[in-house]
Amino acid sequence: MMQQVLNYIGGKLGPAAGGQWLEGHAPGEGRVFTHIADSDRQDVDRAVEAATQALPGWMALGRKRRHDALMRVADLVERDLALFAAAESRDNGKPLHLAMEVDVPRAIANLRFFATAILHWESEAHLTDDEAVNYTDRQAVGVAGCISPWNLPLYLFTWKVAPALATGCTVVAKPSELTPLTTHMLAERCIEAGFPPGVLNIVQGTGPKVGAAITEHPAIPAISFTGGTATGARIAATAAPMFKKLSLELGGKNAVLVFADCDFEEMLKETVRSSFSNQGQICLCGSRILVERSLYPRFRAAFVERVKALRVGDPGEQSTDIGAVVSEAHLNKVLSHVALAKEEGGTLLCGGDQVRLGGPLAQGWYMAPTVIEGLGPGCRTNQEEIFGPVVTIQPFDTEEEALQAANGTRYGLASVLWTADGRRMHRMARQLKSGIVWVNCWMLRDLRTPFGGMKHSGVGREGGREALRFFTEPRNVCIKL
Ligand code: TXE
Repeated sequence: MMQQVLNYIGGKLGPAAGGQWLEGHAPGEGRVFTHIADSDRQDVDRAVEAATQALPGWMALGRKRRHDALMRVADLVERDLALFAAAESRDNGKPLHLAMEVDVPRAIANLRFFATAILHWESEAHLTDDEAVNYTDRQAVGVAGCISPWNLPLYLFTWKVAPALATGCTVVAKPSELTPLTTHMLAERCIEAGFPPGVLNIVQGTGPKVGAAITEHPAIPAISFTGGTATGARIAATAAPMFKKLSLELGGKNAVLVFADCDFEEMLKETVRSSFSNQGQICLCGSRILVERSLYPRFRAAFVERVKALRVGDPGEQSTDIGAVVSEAHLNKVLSHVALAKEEGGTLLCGGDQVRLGGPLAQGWYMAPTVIEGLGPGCRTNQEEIFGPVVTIQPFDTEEEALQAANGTRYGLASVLWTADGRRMHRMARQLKSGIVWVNCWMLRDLRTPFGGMKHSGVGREGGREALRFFTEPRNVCIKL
């Protein structure tokens, strides 16, 4: 019997109204292991209706009881952490230890962080001399639409849904059809926790059917989306004339800038991680590594040696560094980028190919971690998001040259800077055109900080107060004294 991934609408789990199913694959095995409700507009309509009905009650419940409800769900996910991690690893192909240590703990942290944040959130007041007092009343924006991707499935799903729910919004959410299993499990925990029906609704299915229906729905005034830049542009084109609030977290082509004065060992260890964590499928991964020329030969030799030593293998094994990429189509896309890099004159220092494992994993979608050199900053390989285990390395001579290369793409999500020079840290951090700058670290996260990108990497910021503001509508009340 296949595991079924169902819709969660009005507090109940069920199939799509049209009775259709999608096949869900385990990337590590390259075979179907779930059947996913293939929903359409009717299901979205039902979900919006349930969310609309639940909205006044959820808002009126107040912050403390919304906090309690979210904390109960978080506790149940924590109780079942190992089950969630196993499901996430199987559904996505990521190493189980990564799901155990990063994905699921962070999903729990998202729920707890926003449940608590809302208790401590304050609003502004403005005294207009002796004439008037103004205060800002922030109320939930209404039914929020949340659309999330496949790379960090439960982690990014809860990153959107938790602040929406904490502020008093009710939600119609759609996880990626490639990795929906843990959201089904979350729905089961919501039922067990006695979460009020209709407050969170999860509609399973494809982007063009379910995602588009959420985006177009007139009763959803705010859309929070994480995914590809092209999809983000489509969503914006639909939502803008309807004057919806939009938060778009899109692609990246992040630069890592390595100066010769850095702590070499720390930089090396973290740069391997920022390149290949989650098979390079994190929007924050550094895919263009720029190295000061005097350090370049040493870096090149040591980095390639470390990358060659990474173990591509069974996602379930503790010793595995690199699991499977998310789908066959995505593997082919990443491989086509490697072919393009060769056409553009790049040299493969390691990797470049699909990896065939044995036994039950023989049909899985594995790829060797790949390092390419010999390409300038303007070529397609250094301009287009690959979103797989592929990085380029390039030498630079001056700070200006490094900055120009780092900023010279249409993206602006994150940058990573490695240097021991304090003045350079501040100087460069101010000039890097990205929403996030990490100095001497990578993926060190504080959930209170603004999170998001510039340029084609997105619009708006998530995290902390930014997320609470997004899901609320500020209203100024002016009282004459
Ligand atoms: O993402 P999509 P895809 C990048 C990465 C990747 C590329 C495409 O480069 O190769 O995007 O990936 C839903 N209306 N990132 O095609 O399609 C979809 O069902 C509304 C970066 O898998 O953008 C899923 O739930 N929704 C990224 C979500 O959008 C639609 C993470 C994301 O899928 C829709 C993932 C539509 N018309 C990919 N079409 C990051 N920033 O972390 C699709 N969707």
